[in-house]
Amino acid sequence: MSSAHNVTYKVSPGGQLRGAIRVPGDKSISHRSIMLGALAEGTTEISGFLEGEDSLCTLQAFRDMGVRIDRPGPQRVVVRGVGMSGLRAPAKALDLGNSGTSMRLMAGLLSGQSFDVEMTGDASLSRRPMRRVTEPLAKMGARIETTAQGTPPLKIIGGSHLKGIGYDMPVASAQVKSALLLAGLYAEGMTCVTEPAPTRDHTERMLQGFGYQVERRGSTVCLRGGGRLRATAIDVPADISSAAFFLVGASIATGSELELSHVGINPTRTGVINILRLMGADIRLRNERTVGGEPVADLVVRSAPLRGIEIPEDQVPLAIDEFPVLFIAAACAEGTTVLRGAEELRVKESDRIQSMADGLHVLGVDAQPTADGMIIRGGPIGDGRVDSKGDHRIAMAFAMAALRAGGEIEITDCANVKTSFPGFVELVNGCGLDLRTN
Ligand code: SPQ
Repeated sequence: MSSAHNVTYKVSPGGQLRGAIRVPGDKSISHRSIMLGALAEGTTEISGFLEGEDSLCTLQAFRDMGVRIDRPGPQRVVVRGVGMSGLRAPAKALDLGNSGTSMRLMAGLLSGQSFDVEMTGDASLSRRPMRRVTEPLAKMGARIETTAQGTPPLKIIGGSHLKGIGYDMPVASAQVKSALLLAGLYAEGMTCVTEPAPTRDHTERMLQGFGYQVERRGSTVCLRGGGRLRATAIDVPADISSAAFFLVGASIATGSELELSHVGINPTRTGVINILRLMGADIRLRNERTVGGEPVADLVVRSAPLRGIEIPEDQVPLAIDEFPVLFIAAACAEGTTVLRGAEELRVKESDRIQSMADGLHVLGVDAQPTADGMIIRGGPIGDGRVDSKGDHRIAMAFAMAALRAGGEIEITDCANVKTSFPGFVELVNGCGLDLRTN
């Protein structure tokens, strides 16, 4: 489903961001709502669902496995659950487009089925490492084939007898943790995953929302296989990873004031707020509440002078998807910002350290990529043509840079913004950016 034709953004320099907006639904939660809704007994009604290409790939994959999924209105999805053993073999390979979350989580979930299944993706997903999930799943008894390089397509042989394991994750990854927990639903005994640092815990929270017992002891999360999921209603909060572009944009553009409503502020996702505040940003939380087991708030951001910082390493997994736009904040800050411990950025939809360094260099910013991060000296932002490398977060980050640029910024290969943020162009133009597409 990934976007075949190319899109170029042309963004005029300057401007401010003002108004009150709601960004689309959380991508991580949207994926999980389809997966657990499909395996549940009963009907799961989802509101606030992200109608982005990634979560729609997950939705289509479960339709292909015989689950009835209706879309009765904007951002609304109704999943008629088939129970833990009700999925059917798809007629063809499941195409997961650009979506790493779909492929890695489904590798776990599909390891427990009785049928064979193949999963494919676009050029970017076909380069991403899968051994991080296939190796521990094999320890549980799953049979999964990858290419010789450990990349997609993945071929899963059905009918395996899975056994629970205790697994110490070498990388802090919510996708690995979630893949093992989803396989663990089908495994004999307990599956326990220990994380080296906290990662987003939407899978654990949502499993509990579906009535499944999940235990957390310190950095270890465990569940026992063989249980059932009970359908529930899910209200997906606005995605903090999408809100992040506006948090940075409004912070760097003098005179900005923006309210972002109903944003998920799960503490495993709020690194971007913590880091921006350390840099001097003016971000306030209003009306904090809990919606369906997830904390939510309205965020108010006003422009403020930013200063360079050493980003605390414990914040890295909590802000992992926000570094492209945080690099823009660093480029606008007074002084030097140093990021370390973020080598994971090199294996996302693009190598996000290199993609950002290349674009920042085009714009005349002093950015030094390192093996596991970046050193950025704040200063003026110039103009020019940057390549987003087909990575949605790189494209949106450079769009925000235009707010402080000396001239027009042209950004190529932006079609994949639709994977996570449908309506980005209209929303950002409505707040005060001048962004045209070809
Ligand atoms: O789905 P995909 O392509 O992996 O998406 C990204 C993103 O930027 O949108 C990463 F490139 O988000 C991941 C995130 O980085 C979504 C995710 C999840 O929903 O569990 C977890 C993170 O990945 P990881 O590898 O740290 O587990």
